[in-house]
Amino acid sequence: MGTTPVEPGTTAPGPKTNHIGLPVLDYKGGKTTLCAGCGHNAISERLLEAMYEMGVEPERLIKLSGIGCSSKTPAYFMSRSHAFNGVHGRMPSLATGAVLANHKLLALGVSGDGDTVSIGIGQFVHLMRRNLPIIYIIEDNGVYGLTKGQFSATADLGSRLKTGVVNDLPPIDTCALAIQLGATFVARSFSGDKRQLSAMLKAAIAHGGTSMLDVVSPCVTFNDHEGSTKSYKYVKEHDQTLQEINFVPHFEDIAVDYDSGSTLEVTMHDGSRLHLRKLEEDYDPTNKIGAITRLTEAHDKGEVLTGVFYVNPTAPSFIDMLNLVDQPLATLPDSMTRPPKEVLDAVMAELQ
Ligand SMILES: Cc1ncc(C[n+]2csc(CCOP(=O)(O)OP(=O)(O)O)c2C)c(N)n1
Ligand code: SF4
Ligand SMILES: [Mg+2]
Repeated sequence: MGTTPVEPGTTAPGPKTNHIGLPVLDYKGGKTTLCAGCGHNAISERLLEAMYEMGVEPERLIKLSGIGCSSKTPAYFMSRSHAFNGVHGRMPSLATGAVLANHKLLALGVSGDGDTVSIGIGQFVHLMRRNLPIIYIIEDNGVYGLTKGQFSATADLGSRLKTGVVNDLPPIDTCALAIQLGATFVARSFSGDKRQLSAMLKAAIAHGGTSMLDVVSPCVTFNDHEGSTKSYKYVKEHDQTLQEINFVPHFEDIAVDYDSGSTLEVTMHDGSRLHLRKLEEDYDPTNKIGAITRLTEAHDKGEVLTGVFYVNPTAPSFIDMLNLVDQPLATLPDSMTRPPKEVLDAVMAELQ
């Protein structure tokens, strides 16, 4: 076994680190137990890289999820971070509680199309209307992978299971829904598109409100056959991309040459810059109605439309709206969070 010789009087090169001085190993998680080739594994890798490249301190991240193959994935990256794997479809309430208790944490919700759009739809819609600072990812394969591949509510009309069963209900478009409800960064990507997904994830980390990313993520075991509209083949053949996305983090002082007629520059909450080079002339990601119309057209044409559909980096977040004190509630002493004994005694006396 050979090691690289080190010149006397010099030190061996240390591992490569990110801008807060951590090696990528500090961002690793447990070994995946998902099927080889599952789209969800690729999303976990992109998440790990994005957190590393953005220099997110592992202890500042809280990973929240529900139930499903997708909801298991937070175990496969960033073991040093906080995590809570909750009840099926109920992750939004956990996330809301955690962020209100400590708004200095960076919240990452990882869910599936079943977890979010079937059993969890009630929780999802209320989360989207609050602009809670959270990165919310739907790993969307159109089926309940964990329970052997039944259709979920994002499955397309006419899509066929391996057993021959045809879906006879129209899908719910999570992106159109999130925009209509008030989410302030809404995008769709594909687990197989490394470049696009990485840029979107970094922009979501830099955004101070609700980022909702629907990532089409094929289930190789139950929904990757001919007749499925969430297979690798179908997505590659029907992908329609809205913009080329470039992300410049706030800590990199890089000047980017772009033609302002064809590229929109968005300054994110933390000062990072997102460049969206339009591949569709008329598309304006600050126009909600236009975004919903384009999504509806894409659906009618059978396109898998990807890109940043809507962005509003200046809307007040739930934390702003509640006027929370800067110090996290979870770290305030009892003397500041509990009424003193005399006040409680007076309340009790009134009730007697
Ligand atoms: C209350 C409740 N109902 C039903 C189930 C069964 N169940 C487990 S995972 C799941 C669906 C998961 O689908 P999805 O969120 O799309 O995740 P995937 O496995 O496809 O990644 C269901 C219905 C459960 N665990 N709890
Ligand atoms: S069953 Fe499908 S969703 Fe679950 S791990 Fe396997 S490929 Fe992924
Ligand atoms: Mg699913």
